[in-house]
Amino acid sequence: MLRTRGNVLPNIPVPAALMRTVNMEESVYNKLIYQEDPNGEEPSVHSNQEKPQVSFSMVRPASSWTSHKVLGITLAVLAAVLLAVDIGLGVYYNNLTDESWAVMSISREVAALNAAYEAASKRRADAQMRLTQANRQHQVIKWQVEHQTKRSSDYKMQADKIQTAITVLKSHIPMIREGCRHCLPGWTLINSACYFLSFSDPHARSSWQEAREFCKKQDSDLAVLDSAEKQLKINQLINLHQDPLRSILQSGFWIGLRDVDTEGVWKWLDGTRLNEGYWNDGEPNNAGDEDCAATYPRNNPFKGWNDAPCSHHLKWICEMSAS
Ligand code: MMA
Ligand code: CA
Repeated sequence: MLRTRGNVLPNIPVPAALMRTVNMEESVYNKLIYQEDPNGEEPSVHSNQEKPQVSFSMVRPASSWTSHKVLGITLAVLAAVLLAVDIGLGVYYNNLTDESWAVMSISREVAALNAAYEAASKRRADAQMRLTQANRQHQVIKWQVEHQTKRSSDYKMQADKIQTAITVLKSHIPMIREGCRHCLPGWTLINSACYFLSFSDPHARSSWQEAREFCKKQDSDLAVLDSAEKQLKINQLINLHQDPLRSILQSGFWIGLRDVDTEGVWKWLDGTRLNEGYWNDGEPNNAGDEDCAATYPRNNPFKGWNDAPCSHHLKWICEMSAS
């Protein structure tokens, strides 16, 4: 079948055989055209006389063209609409895609945040647990410290008590030692020495020399009161046995101290010079001629001594070592 690009082709001489064929085809074509004609009108455009002149012009009826045009325009409009819809759908899909991405991104962030929150919660719980444990340990250590402090305080109190007990026990040592020593009947033990004071005969009094001889007969000698402790204890004894009826002049006790060699130079029996004396106020005054020392009962034990004439008759004190 011949096809043309234009609507009207130039007339070309055609051989008879071909013409017959063309006519046949023309009739077929016309028949087809007529059949397509809705009005069903008999063909009037081309008569049989005009048929030898073949025209390839495919001129279609005006109504058909218009309908095709309308159809084309409609199709074009439809295509445009479809294109617009497509574009719209594309844009919508794009937007949907963007939103979907945003949603996915947010979901991922939410998931990450949830995971971080859970991890942080777990760390917080762990830290809370460690804190609780640390607090518990702190309580235990605090209790231990308090307990140790109390124990330390108790130990200190015990140590103080023990120290006091030791001091008391130590103070008993001399007493225990004294207990092991003993003196003859009628003699008094003072600081590891035995003393005899002539109390038994209230009227017995002698000169310093006679008194010394008495002592020597007893394997002793007149007392050497060369310490404050001895002076104190002897003073206590003579105060206890003091006869209130006896005058102070006669209430003295000879001791082993003299300044018979050199006036004012007082010496004990063994020749040792007096270091510290327990003289009464104003003594020794060597009133007359007083070379022998005696101790008297006094309220102040360290003001008991007086120098008196050696020939005076007084009581006396003997001293010997404890056995
Ligand atoms: C007084 C006092 C002494 C003196 C004697 C003599 C009792 O004391 O005068 O100094 O030695 O008497 O007995
Ligand atoms: Ca005197």
